[in-house]
Amino acid sequence: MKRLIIPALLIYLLLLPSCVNTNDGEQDRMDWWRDARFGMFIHWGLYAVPAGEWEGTTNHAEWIRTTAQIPLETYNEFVERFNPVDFDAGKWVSMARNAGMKYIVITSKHHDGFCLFDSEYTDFDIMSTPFKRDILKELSDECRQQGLKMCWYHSIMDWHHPDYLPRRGWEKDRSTEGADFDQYVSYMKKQLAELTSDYGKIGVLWFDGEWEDTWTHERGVDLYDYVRSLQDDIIINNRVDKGRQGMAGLTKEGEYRGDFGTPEQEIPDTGLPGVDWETCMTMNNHWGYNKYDDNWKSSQDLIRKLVDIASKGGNFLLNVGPRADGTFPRESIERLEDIGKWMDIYGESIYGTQASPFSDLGWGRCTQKAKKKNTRLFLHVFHWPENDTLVLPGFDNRIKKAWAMKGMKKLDYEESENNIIIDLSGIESDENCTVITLEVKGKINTVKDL
Ligand code: FHN
Repeated sequence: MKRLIIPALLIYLLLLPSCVNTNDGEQDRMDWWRDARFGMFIHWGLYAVPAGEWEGTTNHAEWIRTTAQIPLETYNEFVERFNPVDFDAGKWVSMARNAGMKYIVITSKHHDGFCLFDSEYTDFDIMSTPFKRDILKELSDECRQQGLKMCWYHSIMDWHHPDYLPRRGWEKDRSTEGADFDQYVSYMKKQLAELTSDYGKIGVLWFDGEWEDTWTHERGVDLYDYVRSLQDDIIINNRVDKGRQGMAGLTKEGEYRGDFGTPEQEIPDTGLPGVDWETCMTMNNHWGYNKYDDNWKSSQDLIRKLVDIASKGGNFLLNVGPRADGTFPRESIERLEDIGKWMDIYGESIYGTQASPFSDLGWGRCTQKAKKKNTRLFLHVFHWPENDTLVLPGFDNRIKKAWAMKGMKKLDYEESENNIIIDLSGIESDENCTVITLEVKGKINTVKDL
């Protein structure tokens, strides 16, 4: 019997299913999110009216009040101009669903403080615009109708509320006299109570804007526990507290709250066993709508990012910045349609999968999924191999069969001392990413070096 040397990490991977879910409650609560793997981020609000432009400069977006140093009373004039007459919750949710997305995270309130919902605690909300309809109510009803989870992005930082501190450095005209941060937190908690009681079950509360000094670890712990008291199975990201390690997004060591890490505009080099994380990313360079930004990532690039993230055990939260009229940019729609066509064929290789058992595969990525007593390996081919032979590091499990996901064509393979060679001749390659399925007996324990 060959001595099997199983490096410490592999032992840890073996324990993964038991160590990822710390208790039944944790297991149930996070399961839908881990299975989903793919969601839509929506950044929408008053900032869509200027669409990135202010006094001749054109690189603004959701931060425009700050990046263009717009005084509050001037910015408040956008309320009268925000009238998204073409907003159609059914169309938005259908575009997300047809793209293969399982949840939608929308800005209930971004840093500018404007609320896309009908809040009892402020007039700086959608009901003060000519539109006078509760966007989040229509969206949450539609998500429930179409089977997607409704989730809120809610900014801790608030550039409008008089009790939020600090002010923007350039805001000399807004006195801080009488400002009481505890009062602001109380306001935020009352709105979170509205957002978790008036719109049905909410999947995720995605906090942001936690980086300023007025927000503390103690407040983060309190807010996490408070939100969980409102809906006990809600999932909360790590930006509720102070543990996020910058744009790399994962939570640093310590007792920081948050159910998942939040890398932003980047994908970790490798999956971290037992750590839940989600990369959020824009399709171009801006979160909020910027009519000048035509630096769109290709559909192939976005599909391969989804695969890369899933192969490392993460979720992909892909952003759309709708226009002020309530429509999605054409380029966003085209990419969502392309991704949806790919997911229609290959979605099984993403949903409910776990990280690859292999390290670097030169030709692409791998995800894996338990299938009763077997394991399905999904081999995502980005770069077609020479002479149609795909080489995979060997392992001890018995291979039961191999097939091309598209068309289900059975594939021949041969096993040698250290690798498996799969014959791809005769199958149609997919320019975005071709997926080969390998069904093997049991769990993948030992992977050999190529
Ligand atoms: O400042 C925000 C930004 O506007 C955007 O919402 C991103 C998306 O996660 N988060 C913050 C920047 O890290």
